[in-house]
Amino acid sequence: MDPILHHYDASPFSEKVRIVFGMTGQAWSSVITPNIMPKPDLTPLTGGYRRAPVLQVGADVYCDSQAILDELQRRSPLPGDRGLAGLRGINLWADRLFFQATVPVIFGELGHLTPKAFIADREKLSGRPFDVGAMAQAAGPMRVQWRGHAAWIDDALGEAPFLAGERPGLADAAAWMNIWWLKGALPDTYARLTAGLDQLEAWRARMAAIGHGVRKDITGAEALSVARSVRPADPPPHDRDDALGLSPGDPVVVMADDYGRDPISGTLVAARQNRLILAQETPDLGRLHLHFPRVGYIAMPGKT
Ligand SMILES: N[C@@H](CCC(=O)N[C@@H](CS)C(=O)NCC(=O)O)C(=O)O
Repeated sequence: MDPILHHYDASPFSEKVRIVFGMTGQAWSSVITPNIMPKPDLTPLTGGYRRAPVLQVGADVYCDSQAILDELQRRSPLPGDRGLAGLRGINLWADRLFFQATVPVIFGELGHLTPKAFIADREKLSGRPFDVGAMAQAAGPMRVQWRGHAAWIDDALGEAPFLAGERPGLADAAAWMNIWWLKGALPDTYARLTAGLDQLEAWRARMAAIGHGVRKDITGAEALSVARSVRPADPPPHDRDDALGLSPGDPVVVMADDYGRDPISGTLVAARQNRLILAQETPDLGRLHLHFPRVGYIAMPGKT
């Protein structure tokens, strides 16, 4: 069964996953979700989780690019990649610190072109004003930081073609996201902020050539009928030492700890060091298993 990615083309977190499909050369199905709410073909699958990307494999649904990369690596490890062991820190750096520098750099310049509906949606998502003026003011200092982040990649590469070594790996995919986003959105700013970072530029060109594997477009309705037609895969074992202190079958609520904190409730299937799996019995789609990372997510006993 090909994995199904729910995403949209302009989404940087989704690009991180698409390039992993390119690295493995694998076939995948693409469902384009809207970039603002509502997302009627996505939220029934995710129990309300709304961010992009989401990976669906039958009736198993992986929320957050961290859980997605983890799962893709488990299914088809990249040759020469040490797996997630060396990646998780790089991944969280890219998702949080580097991303938080990229947002004001991009919206500081493009904010005045941003549709009102998008701004209203992002204010609801973050619980804070999407203040284009403040982002324009922050853009100057953030450009300086952005170049600092980019220089970390340049330094880390040294003479190697990829961060993972001779072949690209998950660390490359994580580091790629913000580079791809700024280069695509503001090519002149990108050129200014990466001037002299020659290893980075050579790496960027190598990464851009990787592509996205074999993408087949399907509709959201088709993806929902896939979920309806199968049961979730057998889950991995529950970790009895887990700090949450719950047992399989207990009610649990999960939410992101940064933005898009919609609480998702279900029944605990397994709590593991790097994965929390909860079940939902849905009238339309039957049983679903939702997979979340642990770092970056709050899990609590109870119901919403
Ligand atoms: N930590 C999440 C963050 C995902 C994220 O922020 N995605 C953005 C799009 S790139 C998003 O969902 N924005 C709101 C939306 O598209 O509805 C991940 O790694 O997947």
